[in-house]
Order: sequence, then structure tokens, then C-alpha cells
Amino acid sequence: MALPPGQRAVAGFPRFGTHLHHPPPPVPADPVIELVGALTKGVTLSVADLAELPRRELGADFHCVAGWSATGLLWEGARFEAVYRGRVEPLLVPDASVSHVVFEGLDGYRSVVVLEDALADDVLIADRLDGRPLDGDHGAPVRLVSPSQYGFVSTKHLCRVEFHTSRPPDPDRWSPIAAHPRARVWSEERHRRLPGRVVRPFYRTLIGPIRKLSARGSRNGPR
Ligand SMILES: Nc1nc2c(c(=O)[nH]1)N[C@H]1C(S)=C(S)[C@@H](COP(=O)(O)O)O[C@H]1N2
Ligand SMILES: [Mo]
Repeated sequence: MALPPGQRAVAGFPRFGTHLHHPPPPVPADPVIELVGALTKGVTLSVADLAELPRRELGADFHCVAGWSATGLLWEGARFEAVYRGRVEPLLVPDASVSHVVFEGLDGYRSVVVLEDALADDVLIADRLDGRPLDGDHGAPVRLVSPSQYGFVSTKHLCRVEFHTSRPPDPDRWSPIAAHPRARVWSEERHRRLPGRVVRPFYRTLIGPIRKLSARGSRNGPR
């Protein structure tokens, strides 16, 4: 299948992220996802609960904003939409109109997603990759996967989801510089203000160093 504009296929699926050389966070004994924000009460969804929702398989490529793409991945999990309709909507504060969702990982990483994008058909909370439980490198115990958006949207080690009625402040993390709020890969929405094709060459220079550092913190050892 063709890749989105400006992307190059890599072999395999590298570990990559603002965690750099840090090892993946330890997985708690009974992992949960906290659901908070415009809700009449906060709820926790255990990862075991999540496994009870209708299962969904999704074959997709994965595109990092820096310009690499991992091809032919097979994810399994629950659709984010199923979680939202089933567990969140019934608890929304009356008249609250959710516009943005923040996904937070056990390593403190955060991504901000427009609700409409989060509810898309191909957005999963995934617990399996290529027929195996997610490993630490790729987001154990569960991660967001939104393959139509750049990889920085797909928060690994998901532990908290916030529902906002207006655009929340940007994640204070480095990742990535002035990210585009929609980050749709087919329109090359890499950067908030600059056209995607303009930032391509600079972003590409980041791939080697980040990839090397991330592999150093990998549970599977450098590759
Ligand atoms: N918790 C967490 N999620 C994260 C990141 C991170 O550093 N921490 N990096 C993001 C970026 S920039 C990318 S490209 C993908 C990489 O996913 P992978 O390590 O499974 O390849 O994870 C995203 N999700
Ligand atoms: Mo990325």
C-alpha cells in the first residue's frame, strides 16, 4: 500500500519516543485507566474491563511525524468509541459538550486529540500487537492507536483519559515541536504553522538519534 506523503518505510517497528533512553514504566499489578474531566464522577476502567468490550482487529501502518513508517501491523483491542459511548457519555455533566480528549501515559507523556478524531473508526485502545500482548517497548499494558494520525497521538502505557470542553493547554513535553492539532497523515499535518513538506528534512534528522536512544532504554535491548 502507498505511504502518506513524505513517509519512508522502515524494517520492523522501532521503539521511539520522548522517553528517549528511559526504560518503559513498570506495569502495575492491576492496571487501570482513569476517566476524568467533564464527568459527574470520575471512573476507573480496569484493563480487565477493557478486554470485555467488543474486540476489534485492525491492520494498519504506523507513521511517525519524524518520517518513518512501520508497515503491516496488526493491532487488537477495543474501539475508543465503544469506551466513550458506553462508559463516558452516560456520565457526562448535563449540557457538557466535550471537544478535546487528553491521553496520558504512565511515563507522564500526554497527547491532545480533537474528540471527532478520537471517535474515528480506526482508533483503538489496544492491548495486543501482532498476536501477542503489547510489550514494554510498544506501550504495555495498553496504548492508544490512531493510525490515521502521526504516531505522537498514540500514547503508550495509557493510564488516564481526560475529557475537556475546550482546547486544553499543550502538553508541556518536548514531543514534538509545535505539533499540529489534528496530525492527519494523509494531509501531512506535521507542524502547527509550517507546511508538512517544509519541516520534513529537519524532522528526518531526528530519526537516527531518537531511535538509537530509545533502543538503549528498550526492555528488549538495543536492536
Ligand atoms: N507514553 C508514551 N507514548 C508515546 C511516546 C512516548 O514517548 N511516551 N512517543 C510517541 C511517539 S513520538 C511515537 S512515534 C510513538 C512510537 O511508538 P512505538 O515506540 O511503539 O514505536 O509513540 C508515541 N507515544
Ligand atoms: Mo513520533
